[in-house]
Amino acid sequence: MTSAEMKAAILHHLVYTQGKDAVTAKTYDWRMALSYAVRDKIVDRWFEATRRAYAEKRKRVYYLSLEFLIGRLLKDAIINMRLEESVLDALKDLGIEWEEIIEDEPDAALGNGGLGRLAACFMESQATLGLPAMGYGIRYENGLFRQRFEDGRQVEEPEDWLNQAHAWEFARPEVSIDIGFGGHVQEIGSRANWYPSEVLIARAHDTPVIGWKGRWGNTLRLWEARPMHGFDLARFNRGDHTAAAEPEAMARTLSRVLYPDDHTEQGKELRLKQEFFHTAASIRDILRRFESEYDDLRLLPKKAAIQINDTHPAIAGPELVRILHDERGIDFEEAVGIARNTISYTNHTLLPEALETWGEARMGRLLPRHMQLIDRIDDLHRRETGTHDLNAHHDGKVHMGTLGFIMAHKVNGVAALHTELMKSTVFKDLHELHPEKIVNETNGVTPRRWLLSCNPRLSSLITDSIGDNWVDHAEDLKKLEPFTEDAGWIEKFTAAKHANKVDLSNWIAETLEISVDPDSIFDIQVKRIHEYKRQHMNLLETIAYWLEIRDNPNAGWTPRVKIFGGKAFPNYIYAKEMVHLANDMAKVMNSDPLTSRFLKVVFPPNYNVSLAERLIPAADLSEQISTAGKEASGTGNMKFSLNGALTIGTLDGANVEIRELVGAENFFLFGMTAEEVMTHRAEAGHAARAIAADPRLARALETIRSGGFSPEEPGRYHMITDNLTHHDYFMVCSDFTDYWRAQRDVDAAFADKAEWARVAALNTARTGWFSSDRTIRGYMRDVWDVEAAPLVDLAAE
Ligand code: H53
Repeated sequence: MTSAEMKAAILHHLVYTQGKDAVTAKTYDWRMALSYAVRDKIVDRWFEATRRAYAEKRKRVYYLSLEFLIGRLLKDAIINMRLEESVLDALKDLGIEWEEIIEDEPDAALGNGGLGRLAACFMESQATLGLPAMGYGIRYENGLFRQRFEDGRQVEEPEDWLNQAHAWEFARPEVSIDIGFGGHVQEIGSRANWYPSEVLIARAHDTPVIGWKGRWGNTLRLWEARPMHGFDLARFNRGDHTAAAEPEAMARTLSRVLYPDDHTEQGKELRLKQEFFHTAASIRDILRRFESEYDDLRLLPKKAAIQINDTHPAIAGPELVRILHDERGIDFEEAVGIARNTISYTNHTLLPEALETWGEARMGRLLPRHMQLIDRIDDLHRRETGTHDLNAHHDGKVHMGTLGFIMAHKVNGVAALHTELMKSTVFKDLHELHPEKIVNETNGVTPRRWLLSCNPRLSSLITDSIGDNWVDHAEDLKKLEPFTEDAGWIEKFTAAKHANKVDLSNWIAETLEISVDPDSIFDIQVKRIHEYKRQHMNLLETIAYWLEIRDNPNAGWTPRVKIFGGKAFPNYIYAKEMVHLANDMAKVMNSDPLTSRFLKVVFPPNYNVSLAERLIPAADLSEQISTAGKEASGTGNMKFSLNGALTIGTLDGANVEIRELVGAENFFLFGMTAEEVMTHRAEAGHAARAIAADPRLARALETIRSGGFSPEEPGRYHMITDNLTHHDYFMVCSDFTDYWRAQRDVDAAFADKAEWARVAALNTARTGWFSSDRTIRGYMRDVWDVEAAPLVDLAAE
């Protein structure tokens, strides 16, 4: 597409779609016009891909996820469609700032963190690989809350991305599916009729997902909850104006908010309703499509693979069995077999507090038929395996992890260590019964968004050096290795990183009014705030470093900028205290004349996908410091490495694989192993002993305890200091000393700029394996048994 054509398309949409005159158009109008112009280029290819999937009778993959953390879409679409040049030229011609347009788009924050972002990367990789696939999610009116700080405290505000028109979705009112809840069951022999007492409608909204170079397009289908009967005119006419709108309000509640918990199982009825609403609508839609093409339901596993992203959609098993058995009349055991061979389940955590369970009373009330079927599934599984105590339904609850396991033909972990721990801990007994079921598919990230798009300087250098094949064959980044021995090339690499750091410094100065020196180590920890991720250990190390500088301000310290980002679950008081402490520390430290040349603490509010894209390319040091055994994989860790940051980390999640790939000598390892954590934790008094043995740690804790960062309220952080001193389940104190040592190794390494840059470049060269293209290929082979379509120029067809 030429620039002139692009310009004409933008102007056309500005006037005829957006209804604005160029003279009065605002940034928003231009953004919408540009989005429509780009979208036009996508739609034909998207249709063509869909037509081919049907014509070639291809097996499809259905990715069921309560979260899709997709972020902004415009730039992604422009890059994948290779329209940057024409768009940049056209905008220049029109006198419109590219940056301003891009920044104007709200993030689609339909997810909490890693799990939701993984689903978004998977969608992009599936489209890039030409795999016919569909993502199913919920169209939350309010995505993840916005975070603000008020006197350093986190304040949550509703997120309202749908307040303005959303250029990327197509409403599909013709795809409206009835979803029932409650009511009663009438059994007829083995089968039953379910008469729900409440019915809602799930309405589809489709967003095209276009792969690299526009060679394939898939659909992200998001469900909106609508009332069966809208506005009650009779009530309104009777004068009962509020009640007239009630059914609509009640129904909409279901797709109104994303639950903001990552790793806490809240057990709320609304959440269970969301899960069933999402899953039931998706299963219906999958079967409708299947039955439009085939007339034998026994073919389902051959033609459809349903992936359950965590246990959130695990009711898919019983729901599919219900439809096959009760509604289509297939024998119960055969129905279970078909469902199992179609469904597979990804486990993303071993944290007990994150493994969903539902009380039998609640489940029985809301989903009476499913409750019966779960018991029959348990019964069948007992008979199949000759066991008696491995039920999904036990102790008054339905255990969704067990249900997910029993109803799947494959269950996967998300990093090598995590998968091994699944086998030896949480799923030990089930694994012994079904030794073939658990497989590992180490997570990945899309290199289009997480390198090409977010880091144009480094991307250009890479492409200038090895060509652009790496974009969809990230293993090619290996070809950079010889360049890392070339001093001239390393200088260019350093220049790219430095320029990224200058950009970030300017942004920090403008938005947070903190000045940071781009020559400092940019040390970044961005992720949800959680005790197991140990932001407080990082804070303690920061305090210890600060105190050391104060003791001896002229000792030649290596300057650091400690950057934090992340949201705390609104009811997770401890995590909120960590946020508050970080902000209190920033206030004290950033204005300390003795230390501020050497140490700054920066905590930009509202960490989200777009902020990640800004921070990661500027990082020198990536903090991946979770208690070993607790972080299933991590995906931020991969993004940092890919963008040339060194990692300081524990042997946890995918850190293990990162270290193997980049080389142990290029990784700042510290801390206990998962096994050591388990034994050491059992020894009473571990925290007190660790504190007694490390005066730096003791002093840092004492500084917090005595109000060093909260003089107006010295006791403010007692919750944290008491917990660390007496309990410390996540072993912050026991790992602190080694963490401090590793941080000083970082200082020493950073002193040799050229060597640091060489290792940073090696990180980029050696982490192409973490492309989500590789992950998706793994699922295709090990889990879905599916092939991609040949990649051709769809526009030419
Ligand atoms: O999933 C990521 C992992 C990460 C893990 C995360 C996750 C959530 O974001 C939410 C719930 C959950 O059970 C797990 O914590 O380690 O990288 C993608 O697999």
